[in-house]
Amino acid sequence: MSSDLFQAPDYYQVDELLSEEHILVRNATRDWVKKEVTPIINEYAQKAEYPTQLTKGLAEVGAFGPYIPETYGGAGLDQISYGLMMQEIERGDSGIRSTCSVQSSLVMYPIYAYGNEEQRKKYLPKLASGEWIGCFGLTEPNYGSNPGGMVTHYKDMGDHYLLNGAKMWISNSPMAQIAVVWAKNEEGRIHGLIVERGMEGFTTPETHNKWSLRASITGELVFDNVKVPKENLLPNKSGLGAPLGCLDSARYGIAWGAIGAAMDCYDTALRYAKERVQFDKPIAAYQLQQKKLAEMITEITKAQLLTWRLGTLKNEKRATSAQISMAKRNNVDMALKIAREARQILGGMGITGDYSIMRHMMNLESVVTYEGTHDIHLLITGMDITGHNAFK
Ligand code: TGC
Ligand code: FAD
Repeated sequence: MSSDLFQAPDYYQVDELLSEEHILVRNATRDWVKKEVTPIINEYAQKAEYPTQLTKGLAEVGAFGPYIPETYGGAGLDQISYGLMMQEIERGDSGIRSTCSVQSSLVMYPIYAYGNEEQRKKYLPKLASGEWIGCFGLTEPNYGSNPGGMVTHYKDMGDHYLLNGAKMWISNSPMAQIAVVWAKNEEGRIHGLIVERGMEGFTTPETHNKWSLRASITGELVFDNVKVPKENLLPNKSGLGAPLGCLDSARYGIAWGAIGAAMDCYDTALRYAKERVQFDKPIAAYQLQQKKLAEMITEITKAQLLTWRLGTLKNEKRATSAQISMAKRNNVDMALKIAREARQILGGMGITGDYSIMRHMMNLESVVTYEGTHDIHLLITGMDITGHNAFK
């Protein structure tokens, strides 16, 4: 058990840009994280286990499908509320925010946006309530940054599809009841299929030995002649743009989430620097430590304004994929740099699980890689501003 003294920095009064509903949602999530996540998260990260007892509470705060309409069990909130929720949950732990990103943006969103009414009614309420956990299979052993090259494929067998292939690095796969899987048909066109646990030939081996996202479970998806019912194909969108559309929503949530991790590192380091005395003065009184802290709050403030504006554009359905890439890249990089500096401010104490900083730092090494690496997002911005594709 550890006490949670977190105080959120708001150097530019960004709260004044938020509505009453945004603040209510943000504070309710913040309180829940203090009560339920902080006291247990170090223990679960140390033993590399997902705290399953959090699933019900995550559903209750509305973190599974925050922007999915209430008719399907979602919370029916706007994009800024969704972002603030991710910020608060990642303030607790990136792995727990991962679970919410996957459930909301990578499983519920494609079923809602690309599925038919029967699929929405069958799956969304169970996912919103946390009764079912979902996962999203895009990455393959030989196709990470380049998912368009995927080899997982299915054949039309008349009364069902026959699915073969494998996905790796799949968050939540070992505990998921369903997987939204991206695979090519006989013409090489990418489609989404809902694969359910228990289908013959479908297995989800766990990935061990991670130094990062230890409170989030990761695994593979293996399809060995899996018979998928035809009604499990998502009918309303195909092509690589379909999974990439889901990523836009998840990357947007990560841009907010990273601010939460950065805030927690900054707040912890600031408190520690004011209390820790060396050479007869608190270390906060030394210029070198002030430089670190002043740069941290500057970067957090810039990131807060970036995401608030992006959220406003997203609410108006005007945010572009490239704008989302810029925010994901900037904010995760910012959080990772802050975690590294904050850890140094704590000296030796910074490497222990008594403080959250080292856990955030290790988590952020995954966050900077998944949902498009730091370099891939730079190339997306480069292509957007120059018109030249430097990926290939
Ligand atoms: P490209 O030819 O550029 O595009 C193919 C089609 O897709 C469209 N498109 C998008 N649509 C929606 N949203 C986006 N962000 C889109 N980006 C591109 C594009 O218009 C085109 O449509 P059409 O109709 O013309 O066919 O594709 P490319 O093969 O050159 O690749 C582009 C690239 C490299 C940017 C893309 O492949 C990419 O983003 N790669 C990164 C892969 C990635 O992010 N993987 C994430 C896996 S999931 C994950 O990490 C979950 S972590 C979960 C957690 O725990 O939180
Ligand atoms: P690679 O694509 O092999 O990249 C290696 C390096 O090469 C990177 O630095 C990259 O930036 C660079 N590179 C690649 N292409 C270029 C280029 N054209 N120009 C310049 N540099 C380039 N995937 C899912 O589908 N679902 C999930 O739920 C999921 N969860 C994950 C959870 C964790 C903990 C992790 C670590 C990953 C997860 N992923 C998931 C996979 C993740 O999206 C991929 O790891 C990521 O997209 C990068 O792919 P890769 O690891 O194969 O790296």
